[in-house]
Amino acid sequence: MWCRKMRLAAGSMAMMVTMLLPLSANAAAEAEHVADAAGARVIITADESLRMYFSPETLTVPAGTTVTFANEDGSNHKIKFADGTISERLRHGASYTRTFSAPGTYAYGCAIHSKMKGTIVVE
Ligand SMILES: [Cu+2]
Repeated sequence: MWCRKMRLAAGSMAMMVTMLLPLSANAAAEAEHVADAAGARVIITADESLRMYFSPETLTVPAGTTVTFANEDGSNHKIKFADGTISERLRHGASYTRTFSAPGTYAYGCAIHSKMKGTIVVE
């Protein structure tokens, strides 16, 4: 049975949740771009207008992290770093991993689709 006190408590709790929601949404969005060593992952995907892109386009990881690049897009992609490191051609469902030992900024793109660009920042 709900008494008046309980209804009031439930009402103010709902208000607190509403106030907290925008904060936790922001925190989740930021956390997405800073991966820990275990879960560093870049997804290759496309939006509704078929623009293919890396998600996230900039990923920050600690030194020593192995990053997995997973092709979830229907097209083939091939990851090529500015330092010359290049992946195999990745079909849908395939992935490529690279371990980043030294701190620095690693620019990369797709060797097939020149508009696709990404950056791994190693701290
Ligand atoms: Cu591509």
